[in-house]
Amino acid sequence: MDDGFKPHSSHWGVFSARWQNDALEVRNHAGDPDPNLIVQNFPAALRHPARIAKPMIRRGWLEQGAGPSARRGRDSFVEVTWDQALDLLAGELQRVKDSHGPGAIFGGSYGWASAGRFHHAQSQVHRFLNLTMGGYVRSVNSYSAGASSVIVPHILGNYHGLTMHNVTWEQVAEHSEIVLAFGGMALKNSMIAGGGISQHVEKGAMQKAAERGCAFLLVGPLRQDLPQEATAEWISAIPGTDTALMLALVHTLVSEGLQDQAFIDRYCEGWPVFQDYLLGVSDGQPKDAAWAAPITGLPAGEITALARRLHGKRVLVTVAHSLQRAEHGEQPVWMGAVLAAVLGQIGLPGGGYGYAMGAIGYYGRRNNAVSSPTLSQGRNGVADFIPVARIADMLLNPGGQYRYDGETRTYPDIRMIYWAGGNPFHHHQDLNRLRRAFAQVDTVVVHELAWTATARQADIVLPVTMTLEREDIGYSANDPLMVAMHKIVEPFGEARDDYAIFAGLAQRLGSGERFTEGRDAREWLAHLYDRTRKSLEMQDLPAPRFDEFWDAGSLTLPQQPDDGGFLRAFRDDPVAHPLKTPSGRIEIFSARIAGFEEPDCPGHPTWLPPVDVPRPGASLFLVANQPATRLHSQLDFGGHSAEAKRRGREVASMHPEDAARRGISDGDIIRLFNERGACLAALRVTTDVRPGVVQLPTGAWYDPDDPEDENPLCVHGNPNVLTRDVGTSALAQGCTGQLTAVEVEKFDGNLPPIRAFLPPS
Ligand SMILES: Nc1nc2c(c(=O)[nH]1)N[C@H]1C(S)=C(S)[C@@H](COP(=O)(O)OP(=O)(O)OC[C@H]3O[C@@H](n4cnc5c(=O)[nH]c(N)nc54)[C@H](O)[C@@H]3O)O[C@H]1N2
Ligand SMILES: Nc1nc2c(c(=O)[nH]1)N[C@H]1C(S)=C(S)[C@@H](COP(=O)(O)OP(=O)(O)OC[C@H]3O[C@@H](n4cnc5c(=O)[nH]c(N)nc54)[C@H](O)[C@@H]3O)O[C@H]1N2
Ligand SMILES: [Mo]
Repeated sequence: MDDGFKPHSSHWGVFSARWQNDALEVRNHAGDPDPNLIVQNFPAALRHPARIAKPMIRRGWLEQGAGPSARRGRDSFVEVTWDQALDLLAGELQRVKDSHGPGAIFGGSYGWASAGRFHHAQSQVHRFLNLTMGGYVRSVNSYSAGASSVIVPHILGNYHGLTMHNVTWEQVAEHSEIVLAFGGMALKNSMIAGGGISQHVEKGAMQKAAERGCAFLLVGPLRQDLPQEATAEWISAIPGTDTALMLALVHTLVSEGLQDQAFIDRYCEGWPVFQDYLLGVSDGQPKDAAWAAPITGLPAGEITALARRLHGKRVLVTVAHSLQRAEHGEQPVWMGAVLAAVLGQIGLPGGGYGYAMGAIGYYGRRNNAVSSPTLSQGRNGVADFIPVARIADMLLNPGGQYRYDGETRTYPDIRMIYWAGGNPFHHHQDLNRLRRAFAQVDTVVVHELAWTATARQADIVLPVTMTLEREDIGYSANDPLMVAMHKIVEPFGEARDDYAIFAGLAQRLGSGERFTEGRDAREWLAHLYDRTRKSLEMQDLPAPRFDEFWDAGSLTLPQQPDDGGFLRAFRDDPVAHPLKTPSGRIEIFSARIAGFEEPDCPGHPTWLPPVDVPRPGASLFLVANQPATRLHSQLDFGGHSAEAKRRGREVASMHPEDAARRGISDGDIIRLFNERGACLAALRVTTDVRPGVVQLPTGAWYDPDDPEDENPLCVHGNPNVLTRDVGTSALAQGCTGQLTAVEVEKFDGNLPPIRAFLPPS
């Protein structure tokens, strides 16, 4: 560390950094076999004008007081001192608590925040609301896995085990013969791992497997969803039709007697009911290849040939998160498990079902064999929650009823929204509807490091430090390197740590000592570290003191063996290791789900045609997937993200045929629109996109041309002005942001300036 570079970590990898001559330099971790460039968003972002320098309060809130307001996102802001901001906010928290109770505060605060375990904004805000307010209305599940995290417990019993302790990349490299990847496993996605990652192993593992002769088959709308190293065959099906394709594969296997009946009989529940549906006994329609061909856009012969090819091989079926971030997202997740079961490979090394493998860098890994450093969040005295993506529904329908996982629930009446570490005006669907929803409450508080669209919608905006401006511990349960995240540079402007802000508020609310437990930030780090140190000590392993760890910069942790997890144990002995499902087996038919009587999620995997599909006036599928050059919306103003844009706009990709039909060409500025909204983007024309599809990644900051409009044009390219805000089904109520129908035309007007990265007035 003599050259001034100090260790740090982020969701996109471990790195080191140095601040010298008013400039930041970052270097990827030397031990990473496949480092990425997302860390290069830091240098230009660190002192960018988009950073927030001082506490700010919306003028209307300051002058007229708390209350519903359509001026949010339209008003100007007034600079205040920290004392003024914290006094006003503490007063407002007290008012809401006294007159409405903690059940009127929405503190879900969903978002990825930063990698350190102590300055983890969600942990901090939840701990604060629990200890000082008595709790808050929380959100459950994620935008990542809204449908799968609800359906998987019903059918396999263990969502966490399925994603975090299952088939590994080591097994793929050694054992898989065919990897059938629905939605692919793009390296752009596995660059990211919450909490940090020291080694990106996916590319190497796919290359090794391919060289050994493993075939990678990509089902999806984009050729780039598997890397070149996998030398994949591209099966370009119509988006949203994977369940139909899987059904036809299973139909072919069954009608040719190629299913593994011994596996089905021993390990699965409810096959006969499903088989009646598959063969058309129950509804008169066999789900054969001829049936699936027009639905999927694939020739029937290709489907039957694919099914035969899968028989008798060590096959790994993977299903990306994206498939379930769509209408009826439960179905492809369930049907993927059924396909893997019919092939009889579940529980074998490199075979079976790898749900979400490759979607994030922490899947397909070994687990650490130590206790993690985690901040206690205290107890939430409010029982109420919402499925995370139902936020606008909740705000627009207080007291309204909805179904979730077999229950009828009631939306709470929310008066205050508190957000730290997330960006709902990036991540939520139908942003113009979300604006109307945010107008309903009395007060919106946001802690942010930059003027995101969410900060602009707030009443009270508190500037926080960027990760490089504070000390922390980088840790992820599936990465062996624990990192001493050194402070690289002083905070920007008057920015404070989330912890310091909450400590100041807690003190004003009479709970200062409860919140801080008398520790400063460094003492908290030592306290969190101690849990991991003790666990090393108990295993008779080297257990350095905190100051030794800090000076060394990192600590390599022991990991568990690559033992295949709960599915291997179940395969080896289904009596001793039953699944945590009602039957103890894989539920191909679920009596419990059937008993919920949801028309949009029956008791076995079912093809339910989506409604939001291309039609006259919106003739293309929009694929709104994860961005390659950043994590979601984070540091969109950083260098690497900015470089990939064209004329400052996010890039949308489409097939040459679709471009020609519209008279548009590569480099043109296009307008994407549907009945909900419109945005601009720069066009890239490429044969790597399926015809009929336009792809626009998430994360370009929402930039309304005229904020006074009801449905303003986003001039920058945020696809969430177009996506639909509906749940996956009444079962899971997950996010459906991945797919929607849009129209595209050339934009011939004067190109409006990008103002998303300028502070508001
Ligand atoms: N259409 C569509 N929409 C999607 C998706 C999709 O596929 N399609 N994907 C969805 C998915 S899977 C996800 S996970 C979400 C992601 O949505 P988010 O997690 O909300 O996105 P981020 O941009 O990571 O937001 C994190 C915010 O935290 C801020 N931040 C960083 N560090 C700190 C800190 O220390 N303190 C505080 N207070 N703030 C900090 C960042 O500046 C940033 O604004 O998006 C979802 N939205
Ligand atoms: N660089 C980068 N990596 C990320 C993130 C990021 O923001 N930036 N976000 C991370 C997070 S929080 C998450 S949850 C994961 C998300 O992981 P995913 O949801 O798997 O990622 P996406 O890129 O949204 O989608 C993967 C691919 O699925 C394909 N696809 C879309 N619809 C369909 C369909 O109907 N059928 C099939 N077969 N394919 C389809 C698209 O071509 C898309 O490229 O990514 C993580 N990785
Ligand atoms: Mo996610």
